[in-house]
Amino acid sequence: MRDRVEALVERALSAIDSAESAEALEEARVRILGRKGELTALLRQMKQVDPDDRPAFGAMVNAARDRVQQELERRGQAMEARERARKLESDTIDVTMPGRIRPTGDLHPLTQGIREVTQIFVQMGFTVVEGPEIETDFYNFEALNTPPFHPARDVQDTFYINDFVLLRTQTSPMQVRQMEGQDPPVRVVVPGKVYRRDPMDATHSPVFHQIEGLLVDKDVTFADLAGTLTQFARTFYGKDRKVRFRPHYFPFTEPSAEMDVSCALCGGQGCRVCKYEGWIEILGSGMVHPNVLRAVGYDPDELTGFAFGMGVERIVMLKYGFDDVRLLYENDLRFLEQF
Ligand code: 2NL
Repeated sequence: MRDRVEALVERALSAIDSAESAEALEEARVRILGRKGELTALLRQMKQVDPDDRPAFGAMVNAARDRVQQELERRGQAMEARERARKLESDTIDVTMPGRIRPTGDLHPLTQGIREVTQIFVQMGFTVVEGPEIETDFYNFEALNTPPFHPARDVQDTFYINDFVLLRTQTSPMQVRQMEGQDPPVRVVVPGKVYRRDPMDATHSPVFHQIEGLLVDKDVTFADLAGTLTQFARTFYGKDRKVRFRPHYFPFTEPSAEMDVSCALCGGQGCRVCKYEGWIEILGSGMVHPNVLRAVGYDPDELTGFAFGMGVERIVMLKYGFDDVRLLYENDLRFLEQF
């Protein structure tokens, strides 16, 4: 019996030693120590051993198992270490090599303009909302006190989809929707694309961007309009700029006014940018017309409001001092990367 155990250990050690992979090693383990392995088979022959010799035989088999197990472990660890070393050898990276430059994108100047302007109004408590570019005649004109015979409604000026559906000519229809959907106070700014049937030239495009704002509450006066828009102009253009309001006409506001800021280029002396006026028009505004409030179910005897609108292209061009809107649409990176 002793010989057979020793012979088994001998064979086991040589199998372990010659195993060249984790799989071969596992195979050897199962063959020797497994449930149907050689050592287990040997233990089953206990019955043939003289009862007096059984404890000694058991101890011998146990010692053999320990020895084999130890050897398996040692060989396994050695193989792992070799594998690790091989990986380290082949997977080396040169950390001093220069990286690949991934070009990053930038925001389009129009997007930057929209974000800067809306952010200023957000700081004053307005909420930014966006709405559909395809609108109905009601939201784009009727609710905004623009009657059927008004020139703005002419098919020469507006893209109609059918008699009732059109591409919005301003973002105000979204403000109308906001008023319909909530009780005052309403404080919103609405940036977005608008459409007009203008041939493309340096100052016109059939699609351009607008930011409009609306505030409706009890006791809102023209002083609130003037204060809010002056605050906006000084934040956006610089705190030393002067502003002025000139009377104007819009169907949806009464009274209406355009706002100018003093020309930054010449400081008001007059130059090419301000067309020798010293002033630059930046937005249109006014007190919301009572008919507009009525159209959304507000009582004009209880509520008043002010509204304003500005063209984003115009504001961006004035800020950077160029004078052709087409530069903003042509996506020439040599131009766009300057911003
Ligand atoms: C401009 C002038 C303006 C408004 C837009 C407005 C909206 C509602 C009610 C009343 Cl819901 N008014 N919007 C008011 C005055 C001027 O835009 O020159 N835009 C480029």
